[in-house]
Amino acid sequence: MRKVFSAIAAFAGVALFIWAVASAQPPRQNGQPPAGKIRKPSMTDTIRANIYADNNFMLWINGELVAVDSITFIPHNVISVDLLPSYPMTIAVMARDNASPETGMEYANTNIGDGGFILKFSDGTVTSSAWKALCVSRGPLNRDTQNPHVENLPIPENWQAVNFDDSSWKSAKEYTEAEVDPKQPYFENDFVGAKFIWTDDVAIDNTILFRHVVKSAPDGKERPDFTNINNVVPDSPPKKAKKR
Ligand SMILES: [Ca+2]
Ligand SMILES: [Ca+2]
Repeated sequence: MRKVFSAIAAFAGVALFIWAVASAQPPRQNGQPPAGKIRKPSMTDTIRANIYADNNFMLWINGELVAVDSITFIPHNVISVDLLPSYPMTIAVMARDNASPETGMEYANTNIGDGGFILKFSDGTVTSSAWKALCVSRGPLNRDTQNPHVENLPIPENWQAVNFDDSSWKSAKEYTEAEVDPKQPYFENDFVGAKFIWTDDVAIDNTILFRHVVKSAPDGKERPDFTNINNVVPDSPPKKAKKR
């Protein structure tokens, strides 16, 4: 009988030991830190954004300004930046055709000019008519270049914010490559699958606000969310010197 009790005690001891070990170290899944912890992001966690605007743009992601076109007029350029994505991802863009605020024209008021905007992220996010668009500056009205007038609408407050209500905005209009006639840098970058977008009149509409929400990564890849990285202690923090 004593042997039986000893065997039960030994079994209980082993079980208790296994339970204690398991409790002290939550199981890791797929090599990720346990829940409540987060590793530090690396460049492999980022995605690449390619953006081309005729003529310039500003880009906000989840309410944060992340890219500004460095050439406001010509030559037409592509801006490529690294983004640390988190989903849902609210993209807000102000795109501007080069146009005098007084006349809506360019080249010393001799040309109406036209716009165009295209964007592709390496997670598969692309511009399309699924984006929302609002024209806030247009001219010359009625294409009257002799007596030019510009119409400016107030820019909605907090229009770049995640929680901004864009339900009253129209869908962006898609344009073909031939219609926008992009210059060489466009062809040297990956825009496959993306569409040029603008509002209804690519010539008269000069300043456009775009918004789009990417609910989850279009390529289906699971990516950690590092949004809160500055408010948590990362996994394996630096060791502190022991007090004696
Ligand atoms: Ca530019
Ligand atoms: Ca232009």
